[in-house]
Order: sequence, then structure tokens, then C-alpha cells
Amino acid sequence: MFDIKEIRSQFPILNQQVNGKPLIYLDNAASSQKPISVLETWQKYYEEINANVHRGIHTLSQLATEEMENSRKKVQHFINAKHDYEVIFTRGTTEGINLIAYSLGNSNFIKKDDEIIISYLEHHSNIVPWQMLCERTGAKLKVIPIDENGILQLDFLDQNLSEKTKIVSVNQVSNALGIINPIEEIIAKVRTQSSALMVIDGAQSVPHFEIDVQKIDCDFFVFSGHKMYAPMGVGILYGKEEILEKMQPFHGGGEMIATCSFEKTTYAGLPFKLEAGTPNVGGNIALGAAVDFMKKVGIQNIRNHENALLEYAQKKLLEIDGLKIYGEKAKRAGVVSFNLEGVGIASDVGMILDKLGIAVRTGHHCTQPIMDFFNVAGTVRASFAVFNTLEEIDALAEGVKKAQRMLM
Ligand code: C6P
Repeated sequence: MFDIKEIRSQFPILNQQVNGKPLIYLDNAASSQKPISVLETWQKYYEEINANVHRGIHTLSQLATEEMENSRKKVQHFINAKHDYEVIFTRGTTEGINLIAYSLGNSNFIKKDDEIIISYLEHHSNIVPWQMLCERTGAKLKVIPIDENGILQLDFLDQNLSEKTKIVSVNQVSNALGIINPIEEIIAKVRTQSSALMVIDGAQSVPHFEIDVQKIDCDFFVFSGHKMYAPMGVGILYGKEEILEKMQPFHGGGEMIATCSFEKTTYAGLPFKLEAGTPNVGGNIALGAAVDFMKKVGIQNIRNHENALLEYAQKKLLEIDGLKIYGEKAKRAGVVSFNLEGVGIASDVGMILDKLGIAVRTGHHCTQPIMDFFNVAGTVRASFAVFNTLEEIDALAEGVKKAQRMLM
């Protein structure tokens, strides 16, 4: 049974007023709120365990190691990775993509005139690391275009995939527009028309979808914990064993060595080769609690509830004269991104909503190419999580109407 009242009671932060109004938190694509179980797991680690992992024979260190490795296993099952050592702890999606780009660049995998394909719908985190790699190696960056609905034009792949293509990296769900990209179709094309590695940015899909990396058959899948009810500063890079094995380490330091001397260092096996330095142990353990939370609520229940919110939000917002939703006709998840005709600055709308206790994100959402495509400086973006309600959508629509009256 999906009991929204019970779910909301698990999020203490919702129980407060902002600017004298009950908080309505609709900025989950930037970072979701955290349930008590996650907060308590994190606090319990610091209160009762707090020790470094994989280093000590003392009890607390052993306990910390056990809890963190247990969390790795939870993530493994959550995304259906074949092995737990294919699950690498990172600081988030950004670090995951940089790790892949840097490490593949150092492995001589990319050479001058090779090609990397991304899409128009990418977050800057899935653009800039590849641009930097192209600058270092002389490879070329190519971009799958979109149509006026924000839908990827996959003919581009038929025309551009070749043996020169070394990496294709796309998101499963766009953060700026919420558009769900057909990654299965993309991967099928990539597999039949090239031998490129397939990277999926799952930052905006993991909070909403059931993920099965073996079924998707991607080579890498990256995401952040903080958008899926876990603390900030933790994330996951999944990679297929045979590819991770061949990759050079990203960072050098403690944890990632097998032997170290001034003459030569040899590297540890997976996952440690790619996890140099002291990890965010408390955060990594709390990520496991976030997985437990999502599984307990039921990922399909989360999806159904958020789909109902999205459909309702779209209907209510489109009743407002002069409101344009970007990607309105595309299949979407968790996000509605819009502007009001005649209101040039999205942040003006955001500031009025904030005075009403409603938190949304405004601006370019770290996706400037999408904003350029639609010829806007930014949009207003409301993004949903499992604890949001239809009443909150009503309040959003009323708030937008108020902003329209005040700004026109
Ligand atoms: N998008 C948003 O408001 P980090 O910052 O590393 O946790 O995630 C980066 C990132 C990468 N890809 C996608 C699709 C994303 O949505 C994000 C983060 C937030 O949309 C903050 S800019």
C-alpha cells in the first residue's frame, strides 16, 4: 500500500515553514530530501563506528569495512551488476564521468581523429570531460541533435557511427527537461554499427526507475547518491569487469596499490584500484540505506506516484495562458520545465515561488546547449520525488499564476 502521509512523515525537513509558508520542495532533480532511515544510518556510523576502512584490524575498522562493503552489495543488487567489484564508490556522477574520461584517455584508448558521441540533452558533466579528453588527444566530439520537442534524432547515429567511434555517452533522463531517452535503441545501434564503449549517465533515472545494467548492456553506468535520497558527496560508477580491469587508475594514493616502492608501484584489484584515498565511509553506508528506502517503498510505486504528479502538473500548468513546457510532447520522468510568455527572467518566477515556500530551480540547469537550442536564458524547473503531493502541484500552479500577475 502506498501511503503518502506515512512516506512524508519519514522526511523531517518537510515539517517546516519557509518564508512563513509550509515548505513545498520541488527541486529534487538538484538534490532530493533524505528520509530518517538514511539520516540515522549516517549518524549511527559517526556515533558508534567512525573508523577508516580496509586498514585496521581493530573492531571499529572491521565494522566500518563490513558496513561499507555491505552497502556496495546493496547497490550491486539494486542495479543488477554481475559482481560487487564492478561497483566503484565515487563522489557523484561528475566524478564518475571524469574518471572514465581520464582513465580511458590514459589507457591509450582514444587517439587523434577518433570520435566520441554525446547528445544535445547532456548535463555539462557529460560534455566537458569529453571535450577535455578531445583536447588532450585530438579526438572529435559529435553531438546527436534534438527536434523542437527535445527528442533525440537517432538517424544521426546511423550516419555517424563507425569504427572511429570510441565512446557514446548519453543520459537516460535529461535533467533540464525530464525527457526519457531511448537508451536501449541507442545501445542496439552502437553495438551493431561500432565497437564503441557505451556510457550511461543515470543521475536522473536512478531516483525514478528500476535499473538493470546487465539488461541495458551498457559498459558504464554512473549516478549520484544525493538525488536518490542519500547524502551528498557519494555516487557510483558501474563498469563491466573486463573494461575496468584494463583501465588505468584515476587517482594514485592509499588503498589503490598492491605494492609500492620508489622504483615501481603495482595496483590493487577491483574495486580498490579506482578508489584511492579514504572514502566517504558514512555517506557510502548511508547510500545503502537509501537503496533500502527505495526498495521498501517499491520502485514501481515511486514511478507510478511520480508519473501521476507529472501528468497532473502538466495539466494544471498548461491551463495557464502563455505557459510553455519544454519537451511537452516527449516521454518524461520527474521534471516539468517551463517559462511564461512575456516574463524574460525565469529566476523572477522562482523568487516569487520561494516567497510562497515553494522551492524550484531556475536558470540553465547546467545544460546551456539546451537553453541555446530553445533560445532562452533559462527555465523554471519543478522536479518531483516520492514525498510530493497533488496539493503541492495545485500550490505550484497558483504560485505561477501569482507570479504571472506580478511580472506582466
Ligand atoms: N544535476 C540539476 O539540478 P553531480 O553534481 O555530480 O551530483 O551530478 C551531475 C549531473 C550529471 N548528470 C545529470 C543528468 C545531472 O542531472 C547532474 C546534476 C543537478 O539538474 C545539479 S546541476
